[in-house]
Amino acid sequence: MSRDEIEALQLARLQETVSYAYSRVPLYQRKFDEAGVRPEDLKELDDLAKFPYTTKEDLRQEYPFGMFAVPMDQVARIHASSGTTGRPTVVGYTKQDLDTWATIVARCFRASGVRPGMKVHNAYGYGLFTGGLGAHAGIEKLGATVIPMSGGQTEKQIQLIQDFAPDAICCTPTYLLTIGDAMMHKGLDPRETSLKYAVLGAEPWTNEMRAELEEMFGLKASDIYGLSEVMGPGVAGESVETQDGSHIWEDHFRPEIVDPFDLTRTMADGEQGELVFTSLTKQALPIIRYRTKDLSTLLPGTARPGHRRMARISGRTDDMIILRGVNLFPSQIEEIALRIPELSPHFQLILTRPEGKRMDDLTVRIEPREGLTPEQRAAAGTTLKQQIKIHIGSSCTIDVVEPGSLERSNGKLRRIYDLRGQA
Ligand code: DLL
Repeated sequence: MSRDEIEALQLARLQETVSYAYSRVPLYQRKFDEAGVRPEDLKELDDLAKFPYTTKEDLRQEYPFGMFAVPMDQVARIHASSGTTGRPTVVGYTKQDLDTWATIVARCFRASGVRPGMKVHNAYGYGLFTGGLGAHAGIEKLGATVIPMSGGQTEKQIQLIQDFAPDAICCTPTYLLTIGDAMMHKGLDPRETSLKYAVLGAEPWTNEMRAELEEMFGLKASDIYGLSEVMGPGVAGESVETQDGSHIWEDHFRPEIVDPFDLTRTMADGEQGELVFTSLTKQALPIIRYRTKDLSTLLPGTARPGHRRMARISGRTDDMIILRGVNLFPSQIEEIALRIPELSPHFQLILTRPEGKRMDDLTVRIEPREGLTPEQRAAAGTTLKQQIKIHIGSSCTIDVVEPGSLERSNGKLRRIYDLRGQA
């Protein structure tokens, strides 16, 4: 579809979605009424900015099923995001939603190089997390063969990759690195596997990380983006030919970029801000202007010209650290760590304010590569400390921990522990 055709479709679907949500979900009725807007006020796409945002807190408040727009007997599947604090957020899908979801995930895998008949090793976690089952259905829908390995059990992953000879793998970028490191530790060469494509997402990653993984395995790695509240994986996917950011499937989602510090401001394409999504076809959980807290930029489509791209997520609004007046994102530390061969990008940032001090302290807890001596580890830690000072301007403490020792959930590493304000 051309851009004009997509926008015409978006307007029609948006009008349907806002009146559907208003008439079926009490929370939306309340919020629209409070904001003084009615579904009829949506006459053109830009009118969407008049409608209130939806947040994770809204979903938590309506826990578990208060935001469902269909009776329970039409809900075919439930997922929930783990959430490190508080109640999980619960999402639901009708049969048609599951079909839509599988379709957009299939598009992503195809864009990433996967074709019908190929075998795909799926190492996203199965269960309440949307990654495993979401990718699974899309791979099947594309006509490829799915190997439902799920996350963890790295030894077994390696064995199946060798024995089943998959063409592609999907998992979090940091987990693919873990698999590669574990292979090398066993004396195996990841480049000798059958893997040609990787479809990686569920956590932020950089182009440095892409280069590292492509080199390590001799494959092509593409991004897949999504979030449970909006659908799950597959809201956007990257083309292996252009590798220039993920195309958002705009026939199903209307993206906006807003200023996270002034939510009344919608940003123009090309400007950075917080991604906001409105679903256009969802039945069980229509979502209006959902604030993702992910920072990105909308760019014109390339490989899929009708659909806009999103620039690689540079961080989350709640992941931006202000350390002694300097803004800092975990992605900056990742870039630096990847330039030091002895270190992995598996790290956590711990912020504290020691008693009696007015200054905050940053500790970087980082896993080294396998097989280093204590001296090599210490030297790598010193290099990291110097590089952070040079490139970011902050002094910090480096704690080089054991490989594999930082805790992961669904293959994702929590990057920031802000303990300031806690004694
Ligand atoms: O992580 C869905 C998913 C599964 C996407 C598998 C891709 C692959 P949640 O657990 O709800 O859903 O977490 C969503 O993860 O708001 C982003 O902060 C982050 N995220 C997901 N994909 C990417 C990506 C799944 N490609 C949250 N790049 C989102 C950067 C990502 N961050």
